[in-house]
Amino acid sequence: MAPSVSISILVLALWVLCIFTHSATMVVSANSSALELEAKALLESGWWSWWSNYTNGSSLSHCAWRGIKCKDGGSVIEIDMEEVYLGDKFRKFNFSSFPNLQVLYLYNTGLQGSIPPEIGTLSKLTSLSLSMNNLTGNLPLSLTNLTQLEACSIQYNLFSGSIPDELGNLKNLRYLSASNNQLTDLSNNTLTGPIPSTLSLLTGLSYLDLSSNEISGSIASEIRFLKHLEYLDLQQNKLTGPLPSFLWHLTNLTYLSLNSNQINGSITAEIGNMKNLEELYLNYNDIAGQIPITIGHLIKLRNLSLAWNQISGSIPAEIANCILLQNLTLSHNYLTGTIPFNMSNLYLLVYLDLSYNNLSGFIPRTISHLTDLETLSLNWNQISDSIPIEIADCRSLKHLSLSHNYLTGNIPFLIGYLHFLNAVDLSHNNISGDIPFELGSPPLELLDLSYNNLTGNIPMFSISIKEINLSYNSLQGQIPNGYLNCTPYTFIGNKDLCGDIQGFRPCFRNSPNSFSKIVHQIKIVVPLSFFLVFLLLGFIFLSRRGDKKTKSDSSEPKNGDLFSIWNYDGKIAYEDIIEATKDFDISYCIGTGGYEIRHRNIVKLLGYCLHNRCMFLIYEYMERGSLFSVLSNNVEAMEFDWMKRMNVIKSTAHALCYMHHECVPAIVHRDITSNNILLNSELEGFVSDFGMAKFLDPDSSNQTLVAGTYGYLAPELAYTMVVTEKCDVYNFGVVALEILMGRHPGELMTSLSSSQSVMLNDILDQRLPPPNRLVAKDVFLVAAISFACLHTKPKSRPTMKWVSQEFLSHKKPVTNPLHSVSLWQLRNQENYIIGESETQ
Ligand SMILES: *[C@@H]1O[C@H](CO)[C@@H](O)[C@H](O)[C@H]1NC(C)=O
Ligand SMILES: *[C@@H]1O[C@H](CO)[C@@H](O)[C@H](O)[C@H]1NC(C)=O
Ligand SMILES: *[C@@H]1O[C@H](CO)[C@@H](O)[C@H](O)[C@H]1NC(C)=O
Ligand SMILES: *[C@@H]1O[C@H](CO)[C@@H](O)[C@H](O)[C@H]1NC(C)=O
Ligand SMILES: *[C@@H]1O[C@H](CO)[C@@H](O)[C@H](O)[C@H]1NC(C)=O
Ligand SMILES: *[C@@H]1O[C@H](CO)[C@@H](O)[C@H](O)[C@H]1NC(C)=O
Ligand SMILES: *[C@@H]1O[C@H](CO)[C@@H](O)[C@H](O)[C@H]1NC(C)=O
Ligand SMILES: *[C@@H]1O[C@H](CO)[C@@H](O)[C@H](O)[C@H]1NC(C)=O
Ligand SMILES: *[C@@H]1O[C@H](CO)[C@@H](O)[C@H](O)[C@H]1NC(C)=O
Ligand SMILES: *[C@@H]1O[C@H](CO)[C@@H](O)[C@H](O)[C@H]1NC(C)=O
Ligand SMILES: *[C@@H]1O[C@H](CO)[C@@H](O)[C@H](O)[C@H]1NC(C)=O
Ligand SMILES: CC(=O)N[C@H]1CO[C@H](CO)[C@@H](O)[C@@H]1O
Repeated sequence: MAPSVSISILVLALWVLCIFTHSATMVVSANSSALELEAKALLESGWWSWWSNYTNGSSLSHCAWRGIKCKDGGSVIEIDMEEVYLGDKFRKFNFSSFPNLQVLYLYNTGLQGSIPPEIGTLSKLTSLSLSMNNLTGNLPLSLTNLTQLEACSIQYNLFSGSIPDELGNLKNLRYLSASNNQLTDLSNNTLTGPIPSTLSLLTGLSYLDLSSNEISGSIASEIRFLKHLEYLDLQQNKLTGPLPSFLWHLTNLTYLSLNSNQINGSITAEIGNMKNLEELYLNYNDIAGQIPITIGHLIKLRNLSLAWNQISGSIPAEIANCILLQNLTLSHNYLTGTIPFNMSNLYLLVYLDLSYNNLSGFIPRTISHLTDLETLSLNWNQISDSIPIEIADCRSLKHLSLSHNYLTGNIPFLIGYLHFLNAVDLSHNNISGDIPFELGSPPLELLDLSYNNLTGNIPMFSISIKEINLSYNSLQGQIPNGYLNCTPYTFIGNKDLCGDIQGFRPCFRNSPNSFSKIVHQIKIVVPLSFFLVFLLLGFIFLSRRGDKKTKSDSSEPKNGDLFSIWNYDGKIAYEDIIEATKDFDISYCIGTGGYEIRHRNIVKLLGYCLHNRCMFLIYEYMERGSLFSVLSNNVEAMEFDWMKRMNVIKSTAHALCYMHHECVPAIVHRDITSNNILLNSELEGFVSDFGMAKFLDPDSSNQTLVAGTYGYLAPELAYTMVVTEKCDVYNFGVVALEILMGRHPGELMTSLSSSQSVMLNDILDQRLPPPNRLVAKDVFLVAAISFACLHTKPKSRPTMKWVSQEFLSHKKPVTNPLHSVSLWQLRNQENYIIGESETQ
């Protein structure tokens, strides 16, 4: 029984196979002449003229031609001529010869004329693209015979007329694009008339793009039947009437654009249904009413643009739920109220435009969370208060527009550290204070600060800023040379500006020159440009100190106080600084050391940090603090023995020699005092605090305001303002004597001539045992050189180079025991030394 069953199965199988093979052969032979017709039609179309010469004798060779795909039997099913120029050869194509064609792709082939009605014979066509051509005329009715059509794109053409009602026949249509919405240099389609009602029959449609046509009327209610729609673009048409709420039931929509129509009405709360919506564009319409709070349900929203409407009310705080938002554009409406502070939840925001509304209140400090924000436009509102310094945390910021508001306060200088900042418009506010020089750092192309209440001088940045407007402020002083190419309109309406610009009075004498010299120097001395930054920072310190410097420092800095170098006198505790900089968090560090002046006896600047409005210079740690503090403490003073004292004096001399004679240009410290010489754990000396240091310009008079510390000032500064290295030499003399004496030489310096009987031994620091014979020679040398350095005539003082060499040379002066050397003798010795130095 079993074998017969299996045999009959085998017979059956063979029979089936036989039938199948036979019918397959029949199909091929039955069509062979149809295939020839296809080949003939392809040849005659002329579309492959460049290819048809090539034939290998097979009747099916056309299947190998470019862009042609045949099915197994050999019949053409796909023609893809993308970007092959066909011009007017559309008509030569014999559509009726391709009964099996499924795909016809003629994108950008230069087609002209109208669509031949014979296209309707392609009854198996599923995909048609005629986009990017110069096709004209109406859409042929026969198109609607293509009932298998799933995707149809005819965008970027010159079609006119209306969309045929029979479109509804295309039951399988899922994708319809009849727009030109991607390129602007091509002519529009001008499909006119209303959206055809038969659209409702295209229930399978998921992509519908009819943008940039002349479609009029209201949004056809038939659209509500297109339940599968995911993409609907009707922008740039002539649609009128209210924004229909049935749109908010097309919950599969991810993209909806109705930009640039004349749609009115309001957005209803039903918009909250649109859980899949990623992009919503309703710009340029007449939409009124408020933004419903249900907007917060659109948690997939990335772009929301409602600009140029008549939307009123406040921005609902619920918008902060749309945490994927990257682009939020609500400009040109009638929005009131404040900027919701929780908008900082929208930490993916790249573009935020709330301009041209009636928003009030202030800019929330939480804006600091928006670290991806590139564009912030709040211009033309009624926002008040100051610009929060936290805006400097928006580190991607490129465009900042806050103009036409009621902003007050200063420009936060920290925005100068936003590396991508490109355009800043703060005009038409009531911002006061100085223009921070930091604004010169970012690659600004536009800076508009006009119509504010800015004071002070114009900083010398911005030579590269393309567009700058500083007009109508209270600026004064010189217009720096870098701005000389600007028009007078850049500066008009200020308090008292001068400069070589038409309409402004020239400035005094040599100031422009010295300015350009400074600029010149910066350019030439590239390695030292860092130092200038350093000086600027130094000046900030200086200004912080106020007049403290002019009184001699009487308060006693803490022992080993790291910050004594800043002359904060311990008022700022170490802990405060640590806290302020979050334990010297790297994010507050705006630079590291590495400046060119390097000497083993100059304190190394490790970095400079910035926090809120404070700047810190971070120096190498000097365990023992300042020379002054060591000398004022009896225990430490005793540990600071003669040998160590001699070494500190010598190191200081070497450091100054380096600054005066090895740096180009020479650097004058101007403030060598016992407070500015720091001691490390080994009680070795280091020069610090370049807060007042100055480049010596060999070509200028080096006139300056008197700066320095009372008790150290060189006497000539009382009657001239000329700064030379010899001022430092004088200071050095004071400090050296101070080290010998253990206290400031004060009265001794004035009473020197009347105290001839005073012995050297008598003035030495009595807390230490008298120097032994070996050190005594050094003490004598130091004392003699100190007195030489204190000469009232700058010219008579030795140079630091000479002093340094003298300390290095091993020849020691022959001396008597110190108790037998009078100061009078030392001063004679001084004359001898000076004589020697002057002849060198
Ligand atoms: C194909 O043949 C025609 C005429 O025979 C000739 O004009 C044309 O240049 C040929 N095309 C190519 C690509 O060889
Ligand atoms: C000849 O045509 C056949 C069928 O299209 C093709 O497979 C074959 O590669 C062609 N021969 C040559 C030499 O091009
Ligand atoms: C197009 O092909 C059909 C056969 O498929 C033929 O009857 C007709 O004449 C052809 N038309 C032209 C213009 O060649
Ligand atoms: C349409 O025609 C114009 C000139 O007639 C031509 O410049 C343009 O390239 C054509 N466009 C396409 C897509 O072929
Ligand atoms: C379209 O189909 C109708 C019948 O459904 C037929 O009468 C008409 O000739 C066809 N048009 C074209 C251009 O094929
Ligand atoms: C598109 O059509 C509109 C309305 O007809 C017209 O204003 C605009 O200039 C056209 N654009 C182009 C590129 O032709
Ligand atoms: C939305 O799309 C999903 C998946 O594509 C589909 O299952 C669902 O039916 C669609 N919803 C509607 C209302 O068509
Ligand atoms: C909306 O516009 C239509 C004309 O397009 C007008 O008839 C209607 O009154 C408008 N509605 C409102 C609320 O403005
Ligand atoms: C954000 O949207 C607005 C309006 O739709 C548009 O003008 C702007 O270019 C968009 N920004 C970005 C970065 O795409
Ligand atoms: C949507 O927003 C993203 C991010 O800003 C942007 O790249 C894209 O161009 C926007 N699209 C439009 C049409 O504005
Ligand atoms: C500008 O600021 C000054 C003080 O710096 C103040 O006296 C003056 O009233 C301010 N001007 C305006 C218009 O606010
Ligand atoms: C319609 C058509 O052209 N039919 C042809 C199919 O092939 C056979 C045999 O080659 C021809 O006789 C038919 O005319």
